[in-house]
Amino acid sequence: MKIETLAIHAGQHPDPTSGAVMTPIVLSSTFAQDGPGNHKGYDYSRSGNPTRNTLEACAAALEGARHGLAFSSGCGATTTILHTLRPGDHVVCGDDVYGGTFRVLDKVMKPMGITATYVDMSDLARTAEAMRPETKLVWLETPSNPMLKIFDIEGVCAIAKKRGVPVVVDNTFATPVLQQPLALGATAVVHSSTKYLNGHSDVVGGLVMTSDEGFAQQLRFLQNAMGAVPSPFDCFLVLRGLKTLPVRMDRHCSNGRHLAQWLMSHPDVSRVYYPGDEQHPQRAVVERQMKGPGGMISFVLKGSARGTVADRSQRFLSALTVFTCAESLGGVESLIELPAVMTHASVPAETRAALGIDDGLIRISTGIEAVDDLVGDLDHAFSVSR
Ligand code: P1T
Repeated sequence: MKIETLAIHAGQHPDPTSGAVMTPIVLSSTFAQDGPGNHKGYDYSRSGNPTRNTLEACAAALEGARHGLAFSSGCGATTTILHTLRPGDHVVCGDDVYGGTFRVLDKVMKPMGITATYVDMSDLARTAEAMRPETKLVWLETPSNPMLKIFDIEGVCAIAKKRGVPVVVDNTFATPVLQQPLALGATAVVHSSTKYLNGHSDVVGGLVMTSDEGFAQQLRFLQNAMGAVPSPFDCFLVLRGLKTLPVRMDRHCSNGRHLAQWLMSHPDVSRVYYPGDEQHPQRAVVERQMKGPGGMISFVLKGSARGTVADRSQRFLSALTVFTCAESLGGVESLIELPAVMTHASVPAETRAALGIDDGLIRISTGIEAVDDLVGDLDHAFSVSR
C-alpha cells in the first residue's frame, strides 16, 4: 500500500469490543491478569500500551520498518538510542544537528566516556576518515538543522556498513513522505514526532523505527528500563496527526518552494539555505534521495544603517504577525526563530560560527496557511526592519 493509505490505516482496526473506528485512548496504567503472569499481552503501561502499540505499528509502516518504538520526546528517543553504547565507544556525528542532540552527546554522554567526532558528511572521504576502531554508531540529520545541509544517506551507510557500524538517521525534517532512510541502508530512523509527524504543535514526542531485530530488541528493553515513554493521550494525538501527514507535506513543500523563491530574489536577503535550491551544493543528492524539499528554510538578511544584521533579524522577527516567533517546527502554523539565540544556543559560539549559524541567521518552518498571507507578513517585516 502507498504511504497515503498507510498513514490512515496501518496498524489500525475497529476496536473489537465496541467497533470504535478511531483507536481508543487506553489510559489504564495496569492490566488485569487472570493469574500471576497470565495476561492478554499487556501487564503495565510503561512496558506496553494498546494506544502506543497502534502508533508504533503505524509509524513503522510509514518508514517501511518492522519495528516502531515511541518515546516521550525526540530527545528521549535519542538518549535511549545512545544508551546502547558503552564507555570507550565513539560516535561519528554529522556536524549540523539539533542543539539538543549536540547537548546530550557533549554534556551527558561525554562525561560517561562516550565521545563524538562531528564531521561534514557531505564529504564522504572525511566521513570515512572520522571512523575509528571504537566507532560504534554513526548519526546524521538530513536535511540538517538549521543549515539544511544534505548528506548522502546511501554513501554514509556504505562507509559504516563496511565496518559493521549502525547508522541512525534523524528524519524529522524530511519525514517518511519525502525520504525513506531505511531503504537507503540506515539501521534506524529517529524522529521528533513533536514536529511534522504530529503536525499540530500540541505534543512533545519521539519515535524510532528499525527493521534490525537486534537493535529493536535492545531499544525495546531500554524503552521499558529507562522509561522515557509517551502518554496514551499523546500517542492518540500523534496517530491522528499522521493521518494527514502526506497531505500536509504536499502543502509544506509548495508553500516552502514559493517562499524560498521569493526570498532568493529579495534585495534585502543576502543568503538562503533551502534543499530545493537549484544551486544547493548537494543538489544531485536531493534529487536522488528526496521526493520534495520540505518546508524548512534558513536565510540571512542584509544589514541596515540601524545596526548589525543580528539587530535587524531581531526587529524582523518582532514585526511579524502571521508567523509566530517560537522554537519548534513542522506544525500547520508558520514559525520563525533565531537558531543562535533559541534552538542552537547550546552549541558553542565558535562551532556555530564555523557552521554558518550566524547570530542573525533566521530559520522558517513554513506552515500550510495561504502563501500570499505569509509573503505579505514577511514583506511588511522587511520594510519595518530596514
Ligand atoms: O524536542 P524534541 O521532541 O525532544 O526533539 C528533539 C529534536 C530532535 N531532532 C531534531 C531534528 C529536532 O529538530 C529536534 C527538536 N528541534 C527543535 C525543537 C527545533 O526547534 O529545532
